[in-house]
Amino acid sequence: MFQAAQNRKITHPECFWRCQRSRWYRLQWLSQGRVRVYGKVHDEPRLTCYCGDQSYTYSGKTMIPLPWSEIPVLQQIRRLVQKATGETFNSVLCNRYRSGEDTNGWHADNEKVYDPQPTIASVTFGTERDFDLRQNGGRPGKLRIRLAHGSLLVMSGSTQEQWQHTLPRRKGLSAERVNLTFRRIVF
Ligand SMILES: O=C(O)CCC(=O)C(=O)O
Ligand SMILES: [Mn+2]
Repeated sequence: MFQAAQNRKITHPECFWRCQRSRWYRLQWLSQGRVRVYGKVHDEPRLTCYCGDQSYTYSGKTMIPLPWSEIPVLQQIRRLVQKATGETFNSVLCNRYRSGEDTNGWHADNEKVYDPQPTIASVTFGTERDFDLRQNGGRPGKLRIRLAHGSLLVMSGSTQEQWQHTLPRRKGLSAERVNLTFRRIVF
């Protein structure tokens, strides 16, 4: 299923210091990405960037990676996350939610580039937001997790096959949040 490991010790003072807002601004955030959903093109309600070994395509969009060597802080966090989870990751998708108006709609991380039962490690910096999960096919079972600054959420096993997740809109919230989801692309 999934394993919530909030506030698990992935922190390292140096690493956290580097993750302060001003540093994140230096990431080459894609200006707002555009994504195709059911044949229609929309602006994504958040900023994203992708760092990894290979390019890949999702929702009609080809993600060209920034090389790890350009963003040493991501390398450092990857090492900490690998140590905490015992898994290896070759890519990270970074989401920047500029305020409560920025969101991530219901989806599963089940693209063909991942293992059918992938382990995805999600690290949060900045303001705390709700993260909701629901079972597929209208089956009962809904979960809400508060993802706090410095938390690590590990989704594994059949989570992506049987559940969807979302980061809901929060009207009136002006604070920013950065989320890093570490993944392993297998092709
Ligand atoms: O921001 C989050 O916590 C979720 C991110 C997410 O689900 C994704 O990038 O696929
Ligand atoms: Mn996701």
